[in-house]
Amino acid sequence: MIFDRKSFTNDTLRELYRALLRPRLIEEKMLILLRQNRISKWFSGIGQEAIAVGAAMALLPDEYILPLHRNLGVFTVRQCPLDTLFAQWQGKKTGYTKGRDRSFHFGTHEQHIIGMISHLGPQLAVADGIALADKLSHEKKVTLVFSGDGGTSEGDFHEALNVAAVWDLPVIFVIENNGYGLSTPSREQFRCRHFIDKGIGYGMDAFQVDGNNILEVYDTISQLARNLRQQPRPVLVEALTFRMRGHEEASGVKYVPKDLLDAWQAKDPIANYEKYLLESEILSETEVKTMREEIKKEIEINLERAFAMPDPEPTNELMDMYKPFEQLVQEPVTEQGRTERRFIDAISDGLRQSMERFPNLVLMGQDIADYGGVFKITEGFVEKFGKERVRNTPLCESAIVGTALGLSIKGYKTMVEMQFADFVSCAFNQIVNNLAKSHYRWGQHADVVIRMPTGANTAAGPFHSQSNEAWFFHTPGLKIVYPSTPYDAKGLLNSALEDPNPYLYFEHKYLYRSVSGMVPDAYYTIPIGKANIVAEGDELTIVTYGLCVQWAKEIVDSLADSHSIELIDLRTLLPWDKEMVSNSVKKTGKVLIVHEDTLTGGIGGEIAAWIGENLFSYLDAPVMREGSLDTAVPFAPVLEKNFLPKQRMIDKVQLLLAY
Ligand SMILES: Cc1ncc(C[n+]2csc(CCOP(=O)(O)OP(=O)(O)O)c2C)c(N)n1
Repeated sequence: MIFDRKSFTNDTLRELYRALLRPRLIEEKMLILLRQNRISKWFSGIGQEAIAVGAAMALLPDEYILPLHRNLGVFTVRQCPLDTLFAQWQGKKTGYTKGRDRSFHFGTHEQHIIGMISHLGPQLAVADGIALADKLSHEKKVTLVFSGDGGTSEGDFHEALNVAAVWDLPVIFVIENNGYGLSTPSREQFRCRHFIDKGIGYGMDAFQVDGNNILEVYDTISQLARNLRQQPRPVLVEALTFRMRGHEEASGVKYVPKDLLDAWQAKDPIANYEKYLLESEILSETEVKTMREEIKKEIEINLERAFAMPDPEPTNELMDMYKPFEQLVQEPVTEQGRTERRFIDAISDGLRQSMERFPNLVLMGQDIADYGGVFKITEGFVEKFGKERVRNTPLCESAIVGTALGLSIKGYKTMVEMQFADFVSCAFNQIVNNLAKSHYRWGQHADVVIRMPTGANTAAGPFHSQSNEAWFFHTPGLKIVYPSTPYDAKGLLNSALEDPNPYLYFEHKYLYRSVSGMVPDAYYTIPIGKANIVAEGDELTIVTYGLCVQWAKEIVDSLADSHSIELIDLRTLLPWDKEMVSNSVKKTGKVLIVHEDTLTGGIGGEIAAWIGENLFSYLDAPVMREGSLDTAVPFAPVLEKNFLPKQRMIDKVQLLLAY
């Protein structure tokens, strides 16, 4: 291995050696502890240390790095206290996640490290978001993110690189090409010869380095970082290396040919660099020995500390799913004007006022800039707020939601417009695993509102009509609002945008232009988690939301002469208003829960179960539900009408009234 010291000082060369040695010695100790059954799992980076160490040394301390499971060197270079790091691996209360997540799955702002989630690829887009924030606030910084070679097969890799390229984001994408993804060799993982070949496809420069040569890694990334700070754009760095141990310790390396292991053993990044330093008389044998002893001692002391640290106790588990936020509801100012607005215009009005109120609010979505969005909600926004804050995105739902999390990490607020709620399936992982769980895991909130044009009754077929709120209702860490009137549409959007937690804001497309109402001109918010009584009554309670509120109202009005029905519009689905539902059911003794979503597994099931468990003694009839048929949403109007619950609702109401 040839080491080119360029103009690095002896101190720098020695510092790099020490930085390389620390993760190696920590790992060697971990392997002993694993054999002694004192830790449970270990993902080894032995043989790959020069990449993490060289990259971390090349960046400024306040530039974010997003490492993976084999990048211990990033954490040690950034001086994460070893006792906290060990406590993290042991699931202790004092670890970075208070025992809530394992290994390297955490971030720390102090060290400017954002950890991975198990899914590997999602963090690539988070890096985009951090870099975008730096660009928007004119900070001349770079962000560096890792991917394994296997991880490049994920769609997230493609989306994140594409977004970074289109937006000229200063991100260094480092691909650690170590020959295997778990047991799968490269030939079964991808067909490209070199990852640098992909650079041209993304329109970005790409560089290949010997990932086992610390000086080459350090020098290349230092130069790139200097360059990108001045001229923001993404680059791809392919670091050739090899994984010397199993994917994780238990899985071994039986599938790796011995001669391959031997060849790479000869290229060990530490042994070779050490030899070079000794031969060049930059280090002496005694210094090497002393350094090793010092590090080993440091490890032992910190391990003892970590082992003595307390286990976590289950306190605040539910509370910690969300960033604490005390909503200060802003009532509409009555003396100011009100204007008759359509549902769609109320959304637009709220969004515009929130943009004025929060200069750190960024909008992202397909076709939302000059074109104004497919439903025209952001029409005119570019002229008013500029293209930096009203961003057309490439067609990549997952990367954009990941980017939104990256923006949150840097203190921005984001609204993401799904062109249709149906397409959120492409961003599902980012929402349910990244946005929703981040605060609970390591205290990082996701200040993101995802607008979801939803629902059927518009003859738009199975993929432009779905109700998918239940997918998210089941995910702790999210909040869900679903207005049914123009007044609520504006107020709830403002409320969601104020709250630093992640929201899904459902807006029914059929309501866009079919309902109008008086909407205050000034800014106002609506309490989150509070339902609304649309009609008062004492014979039967109907609990519903969205377009079904209109349908239920028609039924209530048509029966007004003979029956007294209470109609509750939930407005917030997560958390839903148990108090209001409870008070109503106690009064009426009968309840029908209705939603446009298909019946099985819909939100109604949960509400019905809760009523059954908590209000059984007040009930005079079985808790009943109505929803759409358990099919996909059909296209032809006659089929769609049959699918939707409107016709069946009246039968259920009659059934309950007569019970
Ligand atoms: C989405 C997803 N699928 C599968 C896995 C299981 N898994 C964890 S690591 C890994 C291999 C990753 O290979 P690579 O990206 O090359 O990184 P390396 O482990 O070689 O460093 C797999 C399949 C996962 N964590 N996430």
